[in-house]
Amino acid sequence: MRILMRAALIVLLWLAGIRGVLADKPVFKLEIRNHLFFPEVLVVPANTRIKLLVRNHDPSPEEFESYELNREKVIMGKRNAVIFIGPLLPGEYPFFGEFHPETALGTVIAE
Ligand SMILES: [Cu+2]
Repeated sequence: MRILMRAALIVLLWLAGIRGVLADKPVFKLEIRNHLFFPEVLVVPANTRIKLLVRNHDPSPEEFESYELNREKVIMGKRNAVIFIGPLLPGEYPFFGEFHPETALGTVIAE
């Protein structure tokens, strides 16, 4: 019985920890349509880990790429992807779609 209670307590603490980790990451949405990013400028809080939810509405794949954010992720056509960024120092972080770099351009502004 004692061991069961201890196990239950450990599970509860573990769940609380997971919730805490998930809870304080702000979520920002980014969409791809016609090889363009919406919004083109994404203002996020500085010094905070951010969850980017990217939805590709185009039928073709796109790759989210940013040297400044050190991120690269393919989003298949009509699919979603999750990209974690930050914590970022205040500043501007350009990103682009590697498969359509002439049109798919955007900037994350951390402030
Ligand atoms: Cu790439």
